[in-house]
Amino acid sequence: MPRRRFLQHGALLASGWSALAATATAAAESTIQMPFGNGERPLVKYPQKRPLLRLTTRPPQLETPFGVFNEGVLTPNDAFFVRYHLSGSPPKKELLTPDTFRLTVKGAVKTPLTLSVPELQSGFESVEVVAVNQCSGNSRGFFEPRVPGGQSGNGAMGNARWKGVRLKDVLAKAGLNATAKQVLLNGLDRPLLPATPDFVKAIDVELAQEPDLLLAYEMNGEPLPWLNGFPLRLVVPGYYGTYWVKHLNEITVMDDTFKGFWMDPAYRIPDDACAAIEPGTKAKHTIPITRFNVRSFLTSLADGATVRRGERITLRGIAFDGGYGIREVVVSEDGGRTWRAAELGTDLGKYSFREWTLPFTPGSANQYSLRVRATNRLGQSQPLDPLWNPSGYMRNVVETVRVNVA
Ligand SMILES: Nc1nc2c(c(=O)[nH]1)N[C@H]1C(S)=C(S)[C@@H](COP(=O)(O)O)O[C@H]1N2
Ligand SMILES: [Mo]
Repeated sequence: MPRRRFLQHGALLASGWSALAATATAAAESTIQMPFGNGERPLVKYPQKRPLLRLTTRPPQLETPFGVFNEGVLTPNDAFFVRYHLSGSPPKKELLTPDTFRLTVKGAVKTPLTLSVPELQSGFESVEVVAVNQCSGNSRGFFEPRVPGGQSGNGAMGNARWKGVRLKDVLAKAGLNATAKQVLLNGLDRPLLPATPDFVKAIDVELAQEPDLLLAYEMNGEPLPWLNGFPLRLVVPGYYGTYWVKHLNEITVMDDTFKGFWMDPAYRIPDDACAAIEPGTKAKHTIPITRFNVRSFLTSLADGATVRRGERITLRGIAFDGGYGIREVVVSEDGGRTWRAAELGTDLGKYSFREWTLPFTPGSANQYSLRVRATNRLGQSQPLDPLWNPSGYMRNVVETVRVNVA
């Protein structure tokens, strides 16, 4: 990132903390009703963001209004969702300037490192990847029976072009010890209460050395927004957002398996093929959540929309998976009895949203139940009926949009 732009960005952030405090208490401009219980959400404007659906104030948790996903296959930075766990988040801007912010790499390495963002940018090859970031609990509000946790609609996801340096290159510079087993990732946000565990995540050294994992400092050609991890975050393409640690300032290589709260008991799924169990029961064995399952959405028509009889329109939407790429999207007009293949749009890479389109002419029916189902290159697809797990993770049922004909 050019140093001048970095500094300008810093100046913008200087007003951020107080602006955040002010907007957090400001009256909402309007509200949106989610199609589930207790689903009323205020639309609130935060620094560098357009009005977004607010789930919680402390810490800020903001969801993208679903209509944004029909604007294009990349999610604009000012509309990208925000998720934090600790009430002390986001970290104060004074800690994030080029003068104050440093990434340290320590633990089971030969040479511990301390690097500023400009040093990362000049010392390592920069690369780009288009990748979806999705919260494990995206769509949790639709779970039945209901489950505790942030009651998200479908807007706790977004697709961006990330630019940064490879985690593996930085680890190679530090030199992993032969005994290295896991890599711990910690950001600058800290809990306010001593009883709250710090947000620390762990990945295996094998994953950490995959070339697609980035220490990212840019998102869609701009420095990361403050609320999306400025000045540096981990990007783990294909993996749930919980591993995408923001304001990343500490990488610790371990000889052991990390047992922190945010790895165990949090962010675990039933250890079976679908990460699902009978509603209301408990999983016998759990494992850490990893990659996305396959999902697809119709974005050009909202549930309950009205279309005109005999008028040909183009249905449009998005599909994505955990990094194998989308092979096929099929659409049903009759609630799932018959299916037609959609046309896939430009391929921005196997971690990106893939656009799909399909012409549709409403005929004699008064209502259509439009369903969309994607299959990835491994042949994995989406269930016709929703699956359930107690944390409300990994929802990927075939979505249904009902439209009326006028
Ligand atoms: N420092 C920090 N990084 C974090 C979190 C957090 O609470 N603190 N939450 C994680 C979770 S669960 C998600 S889903 C993503 C969300 O990324 P976003 O806020 O940029 O959309 O950030 C991840 N990184
Ligand atoms: Mo998340």
